Amino acid sequence: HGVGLSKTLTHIPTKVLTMKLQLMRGDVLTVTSWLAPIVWEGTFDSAVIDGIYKPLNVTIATTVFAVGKYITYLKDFLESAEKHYMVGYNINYYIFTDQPENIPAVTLAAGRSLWSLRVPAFNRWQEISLQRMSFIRKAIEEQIRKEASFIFCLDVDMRFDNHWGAEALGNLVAVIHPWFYQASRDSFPYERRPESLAYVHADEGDFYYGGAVFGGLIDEVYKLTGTCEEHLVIDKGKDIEAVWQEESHLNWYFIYNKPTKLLSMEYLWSDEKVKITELKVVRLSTIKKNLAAVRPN
Ligand code: UD2
Repeated sequence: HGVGLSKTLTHIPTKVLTMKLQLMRGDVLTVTSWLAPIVWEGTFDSAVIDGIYKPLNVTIATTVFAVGKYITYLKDFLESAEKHYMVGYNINYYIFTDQPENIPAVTLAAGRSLWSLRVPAFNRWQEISLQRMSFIRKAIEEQIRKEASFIFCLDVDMRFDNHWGAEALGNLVAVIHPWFYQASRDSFPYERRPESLAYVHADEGDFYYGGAVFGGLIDEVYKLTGTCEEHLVIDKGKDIEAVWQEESHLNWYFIYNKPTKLLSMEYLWSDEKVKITELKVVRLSTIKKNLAAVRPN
């Protein structure tokens, strides 16, 4: 075997070997303890990734909630997505809103379309986060599963700044929350009250994930949203709301159903954070918002 391998290596042109060696990062964690890749600039080659996914002609569902005043974020979200998000892929945007008439007219590239799904106007901002899982689960059941093979569920108060592409596709995909990248497990804001189904014991937890980006194969996300919905309903019946609403339940879910791919903070940054050296490119960033002005209360 050893001989065979060295023979193979000597037959790979030096240029290719150099290119392979460059696809590494020594300064950041690029794989988890359960061997899921963590995607950073310098760990993938877009040409190779596109060579895999483009021929499959996949459609990627993308859900966004734009309820109440958050509808004002939709234009920049969509326009920047058309520039940077899964460019060259079929995208179905599903906009969940209480005001479909106010969805901005944004020119979409070929193969990309937009659907609006009506949701009620909620009184409490927390209610939107709490209900998202249930609306996404229902939409997958009724429509999305017939129309797409992958799905990403995104917040709307965000702007794409750079390539955010097919390297993010995977069976079950989570994003590391930018505010807790360097934090230790004991400072992760998991739900700590045992009465909640989002409860995480002090000895558990790998990363703290953001609720603003999750995705994967439709069936995987169907399971995820269904389980989180069930847990949210049971908690509601006990009159307990997890500390970070559905994000807490999502974090619980990812402990027992490990994501197969993790996205680094490049895929969910925040305009309010000071950049760190490990961050070579910002692909998607949460924009600074005046919470008092945009939330229902
Ligand atoms: C964090 C999470 C968010 C969610 C929330 C839980 C990040 C960056 N964000 O965000 O994903 O888990 O905590 O509470 O990890 N929305 C409306 N109308 C509203 C309020 C919210 O449409 O009046 C939608 C909208 O798509 C928004 C999302 O809900 O992007 C999350 O709400 P947020 O951005 O106000 O929550 P935030 O910043 O606390």
